[in-house]
Amino acid sequence: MEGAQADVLAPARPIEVSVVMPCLNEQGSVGVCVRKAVAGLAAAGASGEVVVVDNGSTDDSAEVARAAGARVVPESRRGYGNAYLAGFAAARGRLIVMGDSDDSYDFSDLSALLAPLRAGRADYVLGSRFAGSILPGAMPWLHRYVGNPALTGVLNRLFDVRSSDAHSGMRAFSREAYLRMRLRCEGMELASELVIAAGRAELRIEEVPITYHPRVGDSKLHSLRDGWRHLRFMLLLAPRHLFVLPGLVLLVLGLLGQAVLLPGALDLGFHRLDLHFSILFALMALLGWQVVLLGVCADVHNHTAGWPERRRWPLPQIHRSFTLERGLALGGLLFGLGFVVDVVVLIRWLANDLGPLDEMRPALLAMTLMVLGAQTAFGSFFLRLLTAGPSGEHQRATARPTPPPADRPLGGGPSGGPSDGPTPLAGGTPPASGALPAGGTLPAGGTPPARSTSSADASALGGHARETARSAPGTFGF
Ligand SMILES: Nc1nc2c(ncn2[C@@H]2O[C@H](COP(=O)(O)OP(=O)(O)O)[C@@H](O)[C@H]2O)c(=O)[nH]1
Ligand SMILES: [Mg+2]
Repeated sequence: MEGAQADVLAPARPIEVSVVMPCLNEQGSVGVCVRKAVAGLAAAGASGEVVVVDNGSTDDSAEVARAAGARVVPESRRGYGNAYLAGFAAARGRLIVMGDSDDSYDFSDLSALLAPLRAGRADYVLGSRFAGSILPGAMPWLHRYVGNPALTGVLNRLFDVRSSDAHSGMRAFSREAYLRMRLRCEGMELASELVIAAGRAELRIEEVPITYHPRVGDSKLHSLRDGWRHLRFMLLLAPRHLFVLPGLVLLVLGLLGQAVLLPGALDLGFHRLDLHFSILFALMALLGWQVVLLGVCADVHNHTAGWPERRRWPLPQIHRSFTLERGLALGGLLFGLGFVVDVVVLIRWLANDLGPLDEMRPALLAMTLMVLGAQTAFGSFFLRLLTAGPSGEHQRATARPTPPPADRPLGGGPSGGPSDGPTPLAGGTPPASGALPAGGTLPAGGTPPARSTSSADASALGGHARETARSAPGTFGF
């Protein structure tokens, strides 16, 4: 290492920028990428380092990267996310730049990416290929016109962000922003998680256009498998969209439809809505409420596991007003109403000397109400288990004062919001947060439990099967 390169990589000043690259068998390109990054740091006037995370390469990637001037960090756990998490944890710079080691991103031009961070305007900068240019052969047609736009659209819609290229591999953010994002995805989903977490942490985000080049060597991406993994990840983190809103629509339509058809068939001119539609509406109401209840439980689970959704109607409202007793009262009321309707049917039948019975519509309504009531009552027990535990121990545990780590005040502010202090990088103990008031009522807002980034729960990724690390009981945090 000579001259300018030595100044950049072994600076007398503190390290300003760490360029982090994951690498799995990229011996044909990683050397070029490291050299370009060194040149890019020098051109941007930044003291810096290049960290290449060798993700178990079986070729000469590590030697090539080292020879080009990179610090090579080994990460034996496979996966794009694992590689990046190891690289971020090893990075020493105040700012972090991330990008593939396949020469598809131009590291020799870092100034534009760093400018918003350096100016203090942004915490997180996305290099957007769709706002910039995609060179011929850089992105397959399917990814360019179907996969990327569709997944970016879904992500923007579900998580209320505005990203033009949610799966771009080139981004830059401050160390503080990285700590606030509490990343944990082990695989490709990390690209989605970065966008979601940046939004959740209320980071100031800017996009700069970049050029996407054809990669050197074989892509590690499997279009369908990885596309589905992104979609699955997003859906699991958005119980409001996956369960609650569709469930509410079904429930309301089902109840309205049944109410309209209760007095008798409805003639629409071209068709008479009769008993079959009553059955359909009953099915919709039952299915809808079942799905809503699952969504409420899924949302509680996600908070407990440290994957909070940004608070949006109607979940905070439901959580705020829930207590087991209220749930049982509502369930009992619905069940009772249905029972009364059935009793009326029985009385009419008896009055008719047990003659021919033609009370399908009220009987269907009774069934709907009774099942809704029973679902509500049993669902309330389950929700109480999730939120408070059988004897309220979750609430007591969260109410017990836990000394906060020196650098992280205990929560109370908005989830992952700007008021959050830094979180331990790796191996940190999840602190209890956001004490629950007595009675099982769940406040909306508050701070989710901090999670170890190295032993991530990764439940939204099927990580329960892989990981044993769980948040301690009582770390329920809204
Ligand atoms: N897909 C994948 N990429 C990895 C892994 N470990 C490291 N990488 C690196 O992550 C970057 C992204 O992978 P790539 O095949 O370029 O995916 P694409 O850019 O989405 O087509 C490359 O630099 C890979 O070498 C891994 O386990 N899976
Ligand atoms: Mg790539």
